Parts: sequence; C-alpha cells; structure tokens
Amino acid sequence: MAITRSRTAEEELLQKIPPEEHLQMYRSMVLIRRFEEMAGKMYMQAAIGGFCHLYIGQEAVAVGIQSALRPDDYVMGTYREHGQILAAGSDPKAVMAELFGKVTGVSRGKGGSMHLFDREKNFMGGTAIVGGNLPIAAGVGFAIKYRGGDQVCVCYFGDGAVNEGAFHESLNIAALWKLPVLFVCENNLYGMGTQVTRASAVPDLERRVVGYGIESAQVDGMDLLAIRKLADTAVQECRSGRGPFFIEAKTYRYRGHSMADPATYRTKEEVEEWRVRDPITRYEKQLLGAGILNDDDIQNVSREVDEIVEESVRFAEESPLPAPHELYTDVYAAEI
Ligand SMILES: Cc1ncc(C[n+]2csc(CCOP(=O)(O)OP(=O)(O)O)c2C)c(N)n1
Repeated sequence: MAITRSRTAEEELLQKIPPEEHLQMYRSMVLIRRFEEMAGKMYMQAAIGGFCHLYIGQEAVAVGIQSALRPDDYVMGTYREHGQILAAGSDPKAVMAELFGKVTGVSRGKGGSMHLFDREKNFMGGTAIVGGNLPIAAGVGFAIKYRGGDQVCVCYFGDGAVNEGAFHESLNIAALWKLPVLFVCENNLYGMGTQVTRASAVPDLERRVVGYGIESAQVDGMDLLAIRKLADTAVQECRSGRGPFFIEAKTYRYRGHSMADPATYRTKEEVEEWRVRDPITRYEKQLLGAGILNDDDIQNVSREVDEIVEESVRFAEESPLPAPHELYTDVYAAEI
C-alpha cells in the first residue's frame, strides 16, 4: 500500500473524530514535545544520567497509534520511549522521576530513560537492545491469543531494527501463528549516524515484510490524522484475528541519536526541511482551520502542559533516591 492522503479524507476524519478527542491528541503531542525539551535541559544540568534519547519530531506516531487503541491493549517500547509511554497515558511526574533515578519513578528508579515500565497502562517496557522488543511483543501476542483475548500488542522499533535477526524471527512467528501484533517501524532515516540507505539493501522498508505475507502500509509519520486513519484499520485487522500488521511511518528526529550526539552526519538544511513539516504545527493548523480549536484553546493547552512539565521536574527533584536495600527488591518475580 503506498502513502495516500487526500484533502477530503483529511476533512472527513477531522469531522468524524469528536472535538474532545482532537483536543486530547493535540495536548498529548504538545506534552511530549515540552516534556522532551525539559528532559534535554535536565540532562544538560546533569540531573539525568546515563543515555537519553529524545522523541522530538516523532510525536504524531505514538499519539496517532495510541489513539486507535483500547486501554487494555499492550505497548512495547524502544529506548526512545519517553513519548511512547506518555502517549500511553503514564503520569509525567513518575516518568520524569524515573529519568532522575528516583524511587517514585515508573520503574522505581532502577530503569532510567531506557527502561520505563507501567503495568497499569499495559506499557510493557522500553528496551535498550535494538530489535530486542520484537520477540517480546510476539510473546505478548501469543499470550493474548492463548488466553482467548481480543487485545492487540503494539511494538515500536526503528529502521535500524529491521536489519536484526530478531525482527525476521518475530515477524515470521507472528504471521505463522496469526498473533495480534501491530509492528510499527518508526523510520526516522537514521540508525545512530547511519542513513537507512547505507544500512538496508532495500531501503523501502515496507517491502522487507512481503516475504512473511503480513499486511502492511506506509504512512507519513508527520501527519497525525493519516496515522490515526491507518491505525484504525491496522488495529482492527489485528483484533479480528487475521494476524499481525506492519506499519512503516516515515518520520524524523530533530535532535541527535542521543544527548551525546552532535549529529554532524546530516545537514542543517535537511533538519530544516523536516521541521517545516512539523507534526504539531500541522495538526494545530488543521484544527484551527476546521474551527475545532481556537487561539484560546491553543494557549490554554500550552499553559496547562508547561505546568505539568514544571510540576514533574519539581516532583522528581523532591523525590528520594532508592534506598540501598532496594538493590535486592524487584530483582526476581518472587522474593528469595
Ligand atoms: C542489538 C544492538 N545492537 C546495537 C546497539 C547500539 N545501538 C543503540 S541505538 C542504535 C541505532 C538504532 O537505530 P534505529 O533502530 O533506527 O532507532 P532510532 O534510534 O532511530 O530510534 C544502535 C545501533 C544496541 N543497543 N543493540
């Protein structure tokens, strides 16, 4: 399926989705953007240690996909998962506290940026291993099927993961056993500093899944409404028991691979070209144009989100570090 977008389809969707849902999706994207900008700032002040991979530029993907899910569906994240877990509805305070390594964090301060978990939101974790989350997602899909449920497991990964063995093993078994897994490849064009054209023999990543007989589609990853539309279809496919679905979302990260990356492997012009297509600005214009939001609504969201982010930092700063004895808790499923 090629990338498709038409004016009328866009207008139809703008009208079809209730205004309060539009507001929620818009707020979610702005929250992720501001949260990530703050995380970057906190990292530079050494309040956050270790690695830190920001999601800025990719907000429409997680928010669009999440908007098509039910609360009992599952999500498997990557190490670029701050945006993915916030889209899933986790408390920004607990996410920021985790980045600070505090005991009030979503992983009680033991996971950090790359290992955010939230059992309550069925967010099954970030993973530091490229492609390492795909077999786990297949396992979650198997568990859903084994228990006779109709939930779906979304699995996010980057263009780099497509060249890992785990990708192929997971897609094969998911297709063979018709597991309800929605594979979402966030193709942001780079795996660290390597352009996808230098890493993948077939850079048109959607074609890489043809051999597994999996339904697939590409989508403009900077277009929230297009993602939402495709996600509705894809989630329905998975939920109906017809097996997995693969989405390639063509997106872009504005910042370097991690906070340690000055991103000298690409030009400023390239970054600017993508910024012109910014997913938040684009959606904002669509909502204003359709009269769904007005300037006051936009300002209210901005103020509200800034307060949430400020509060999350305050909460993280004031929270204690895990006590030394916590080294021995939550290590095994049962205490030993
Ligand atoms: C199995 C494995 N190999 C290598 C690495 C080092 N590594 C971390 S991120 C990354 C790039 C992955 O890029 P991509 O999958 O496109 O995701 P993105 O960072 O663009 O979101 C690499 C090679 C790793 N963490 N795991």
